[in-house]
Amino acid sequence: MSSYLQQKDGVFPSVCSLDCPDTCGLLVHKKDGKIIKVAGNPDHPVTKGAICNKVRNLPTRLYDPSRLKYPLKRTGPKGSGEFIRIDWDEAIQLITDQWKTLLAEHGAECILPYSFAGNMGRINMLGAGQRFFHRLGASRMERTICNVAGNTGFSFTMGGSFGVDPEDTVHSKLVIIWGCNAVSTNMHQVVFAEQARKKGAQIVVIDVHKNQTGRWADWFIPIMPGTDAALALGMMHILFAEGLVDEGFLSEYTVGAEELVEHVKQYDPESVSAITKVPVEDIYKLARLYARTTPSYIRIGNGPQHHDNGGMFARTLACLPALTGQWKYRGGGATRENGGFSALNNQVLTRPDLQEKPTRLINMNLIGEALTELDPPVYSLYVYNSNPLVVAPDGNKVRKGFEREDLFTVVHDLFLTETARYADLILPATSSYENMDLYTSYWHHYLHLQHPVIESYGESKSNLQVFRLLAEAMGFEDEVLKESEEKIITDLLNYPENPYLTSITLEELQEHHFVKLDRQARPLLPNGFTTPSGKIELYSEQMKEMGYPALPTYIPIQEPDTYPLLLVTAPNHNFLNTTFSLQEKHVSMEKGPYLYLHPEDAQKRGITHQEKVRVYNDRGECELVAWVSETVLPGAAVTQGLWSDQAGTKRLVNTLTPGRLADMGGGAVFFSNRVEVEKIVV
Ligand SMILES: Nc1nc2c(c(=O)[nH]1)N[C@H]1C(S)=C(S)[C@@H](COP(=O)(O)OP(=O)(O)OC[C@H]3O[C@@H](n4cnc5c(=O)[nH]c(N)nc54)[C@H](O)[C@@H]3O)O[C@H]1N2
Ligand SMILES: Nc1nc2c(c(=O)[nH]1)N[C@H]1C(S)=C(S)[C@@H](COP(=O)(O)OP(=O)(O)OC[C@H]3O[C@@H](n4cnc5c(=O)[nH]c(N)nc54)[C@H](O)[C@@H]3O)O[C@H]1N2
Ligand code: SF4
Ligand SMILES: [Mo]
Repeated sequence: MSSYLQQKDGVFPSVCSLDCPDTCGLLVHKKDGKIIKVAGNPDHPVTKGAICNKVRNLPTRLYDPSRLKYPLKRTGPKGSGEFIRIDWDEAIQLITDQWKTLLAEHGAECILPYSFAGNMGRINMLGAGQRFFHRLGASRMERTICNVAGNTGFSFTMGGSFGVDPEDTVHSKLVIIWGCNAVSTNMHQVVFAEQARKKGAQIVVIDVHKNQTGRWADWFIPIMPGTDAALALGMMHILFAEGLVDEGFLSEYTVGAEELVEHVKQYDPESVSAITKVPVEDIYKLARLYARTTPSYIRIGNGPQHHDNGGMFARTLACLPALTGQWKYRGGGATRENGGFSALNNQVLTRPDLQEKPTRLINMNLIGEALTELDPPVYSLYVYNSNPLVVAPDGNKVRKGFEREDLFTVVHDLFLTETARYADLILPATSSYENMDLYTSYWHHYLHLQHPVIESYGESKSNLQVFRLLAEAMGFEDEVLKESEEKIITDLLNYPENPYLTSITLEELQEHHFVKLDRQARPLLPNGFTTPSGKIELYSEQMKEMGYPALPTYIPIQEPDTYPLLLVTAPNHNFLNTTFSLQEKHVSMEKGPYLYLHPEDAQKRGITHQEKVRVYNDRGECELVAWVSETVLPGAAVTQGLWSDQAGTKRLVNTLTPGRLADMGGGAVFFSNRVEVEKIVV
């Protein structure tokens, strides 16, 4: 529908492309061919015209004078930010010449793509690159930085990322937001919970930090980082001990209730309180409130699964609603993510069959190690949709890797990010408003089609366009590497294996812009669970076979206690990961970065409120401003946001975080991180 491009003025339906569960329907206002305003689409059934401040200020990002306009080639040392302009022909030639040489000398596996979710469009996030790199025979990257531990854990219990329809949560009578900073990261869940609250629902927030979400709750429960599974098991202990479980539901829809009753006896409230620092009486109060309120809904956040035990946390929490039979009620149950409902025909997108043989798989959370220690080495890195120098754990090791003179690095982005500064070649990327793509949400149940609204900025190109050019220059004749967006989207939607998707077509999306999945095509009850047993698995034979405890279990985090404080480096309100961290407007809206510290811990170290502090461990250090308050428990500390370090500051929090992997799925363990703090004496 190129007509959007031909109309220089007007208001056009669109969708937010950012890595946020809400996937808002947008209305983009255009004047003289430029976007002058971004607003919510009031017709969207979930997001209903409301959008966050970040995206309301999107035009300042799209037309930021520092946005990249043309390809650049490095002239100074890596990291110096010294580049000269080149044209696209030269850029593509340089990349493919280098790759052809590397292919001949070392084989294609010395090339590694690194990408994540800067743009959530199915084509530009997943397809465009993966099909190309499969054809090239490059090493493959495991996409593990975000949610994999939690989703794997939840799936052991529930069979997949299948939770409550968020629109149904207006009917909930108890909403537990568990390790989710929803006011900042899932604002429409807050809107639904508010509607439920008006009808009498209570809102409980369980978090390590009393941030804006905790302040909004009716009851805020502070907890020590990485101990949530113990709290959930303590609740189960009370539910069974006091006969508050739904026996009928347990016998009909679950396996393992008998084993679980015995197993949770060890998690008595006193022991659980010692682990979690949640008072014994609060554990009782929470368990009884949970037992007596129907329907109850648990929004399981991403935070607690960024720990060593993150998979087991989600696996454990997923068991709770079954104990009181919540899945029977509209608005009852839990949601980790809902991506299972919107599964697409990903094989036609990513085309693993284009590989001659399966190539080596490199976990993106180990990128520092991969670049500095892997044998045979990685000699070329192609980064798109991501900013690893800031977002990846064990940041100093990552930087060491990027500094390697024998590493040929290409970065495709809209801005000169920290990562781009280490590139040999930089390619300018279009924004999602310049492309056609298909969007699914990992929370609500709508699919969206994005049409290009504005012309490409400067000489920028989309991921798909760049991979087409690279394929051509590499001499790859495969038709699949030349496919149009329309063709790819049509194929993606053609996926009879997903019953929730069957009726949705490109034509329908073109007409309506967003279309709801058919949730009733296979309801979870009575037999929609996709676990091996077809039931909710409180006991999991599959886990046992894989070497995990078969029953939900609390396993303490692995970080040695060399340093005394557990530091959670969570996202902030006005950035989206590092997106917006280079926009003056967003930086000025976001105060900080602060280090939230309990008064006891501050006093011990002679630190006063708003004093500059140095946060350190063996991996790295950071300079932040102390915010002394009881918003965190003694022994815990929190900082928010993945800030830029380009102004010579020292605030890359990932220089501190561990490069270990979580218990499940190879997930990242950003928050199982111990540090010490001292005041900076000037
Ligand atoms: N404004 C904004 N929105 C975003 C993002 C952003 O950067 N900024 N990022 C997007 C992305 S990629 C994602 S994955 C989601 C993440 O959004 P969320 O699901 O909200 O996850 P986090 O913000 O990582 O962490 C949520 C909360 O978990 C708490 N927490 C940390 N450790 C623990 C723990 O052990 N136990 C408990 N109970 N709480 C803990 C943190 O204090 C935080 O308040 O948000 C998306 N939306
Ligand atoms: N300490 C700590 N670290 C974390 C987290 C945390 O909570 N704490 N959160 C983690 C999580 S949950 C996640 S998901 C990751 C996120 O990590 P990333 O996915 O790397 O997130 P962003 O920093 O937003 O980087 C996205 C980049 O993609 C670029 N981009 C946007 N659209 C396009 C496009 O169409 N094409 C190309 N080529 N580029 C584009 C943007 O300009 C931006 O520079 O960070 C993780 N890191
Ligand atoms: S970042 Fe999230 S809340 Fe903001 S507009 Fe995009 S989808 Fe909506
Ligand atoms: Mo994420």
